[in-house]
Amino acid sequence: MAIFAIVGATGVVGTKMIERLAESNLQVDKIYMMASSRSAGKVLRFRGEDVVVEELNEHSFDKDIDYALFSAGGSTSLQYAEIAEKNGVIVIDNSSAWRMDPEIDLIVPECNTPTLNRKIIANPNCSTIQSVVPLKPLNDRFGIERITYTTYQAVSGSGQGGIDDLLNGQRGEAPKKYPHPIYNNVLPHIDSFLENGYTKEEMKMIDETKKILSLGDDVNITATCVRVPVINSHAVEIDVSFKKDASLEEVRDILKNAPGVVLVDNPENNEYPIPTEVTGHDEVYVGRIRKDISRPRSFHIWCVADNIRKGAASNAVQIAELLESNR
Ligand code: A2P
Ligand code: 11C
Repeated sequence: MAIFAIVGATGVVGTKMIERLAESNLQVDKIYMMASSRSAGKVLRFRGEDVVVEELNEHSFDKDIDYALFSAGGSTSLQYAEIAEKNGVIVIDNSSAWRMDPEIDLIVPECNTPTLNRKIIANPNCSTIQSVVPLKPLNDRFGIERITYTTYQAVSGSGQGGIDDLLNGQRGEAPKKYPHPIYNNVLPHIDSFLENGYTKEEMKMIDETKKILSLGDDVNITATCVRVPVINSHAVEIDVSFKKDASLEEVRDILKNAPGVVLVDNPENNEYPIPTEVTGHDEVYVGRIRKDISRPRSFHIWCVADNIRKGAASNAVQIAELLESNR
């Protein structure tokens, strides 16, 4: 029995949070939908009932609310998450605002458990979530020495504006969200560029992986993040080296049995994970598992997941499910 609020209820992720929460076994006694003044009064549906969208303000959490799932951008989270926390609400925040705060848990339920040291829990970046799910059991067994990530990220990761740029670009319209057309293109640019030459998205993958898997400073991680003209589901090529010897059979076997992972790896029949088949699922799909012939103890893992479900909304709801199951 719990009362929920969805902050950013009208957005791409917020809409999926509502859908995923409705699909869950959680008992939801009441749900509040919150968004900006632009959406106030709009009617959304939850489990067959109409719910009127409220404008988010500093009094939104004066009410009795157990969980607030935020997906309304970093500045909204910075402004309102602590107000909710002070009112006793558990905030599950999908933005990057709180993720690297040492006091804040950064949670993927297949990998780590909330301490509830603070009542704000951060939901990681989508490409990080799908990467750590298969890496967790491999790290437990063989110890990760280094990782090179290369991503192929769908436009839904940029919200409705990204989807519009791809669809409108197909009709010859100029992009609004991206600096270049995404239709018929690939852009080695996700989020802003930093002084070290990496993008923020690349540094999120590096820093968040280390925090979630509790990897030490001796573990080297690098990433290149690329936007591709795909509507939904991110792909990540994970090139990982282990500290201990590992055989291809052992790696495959661990992934086959890993929680939240589906192994699709029959290249002889053209079977490997692809975005169009993974969209709509909560699991992380892996395939093309092979030994890296250029270095010892190293493997390639092709990893595809629905970035709006597991990469955002589903992971947030799974955190609530985990907390509720421990209540
Ligand atoms: P709104 O639809 O009223 O603008 P997306 O990432 O798909 O663009 O969605 C962003 C979500 O965050 C939307 O629900 C949007 O509401 C919400 N949002 C953006 N800015 C604010 C704000 N200042 N206060 C509350 N909600 C906001
Ligand atoms: C993208 N990964 O695909 C981003 C979206 O830090 O949660 C999510 C950004 C974040 O553009």
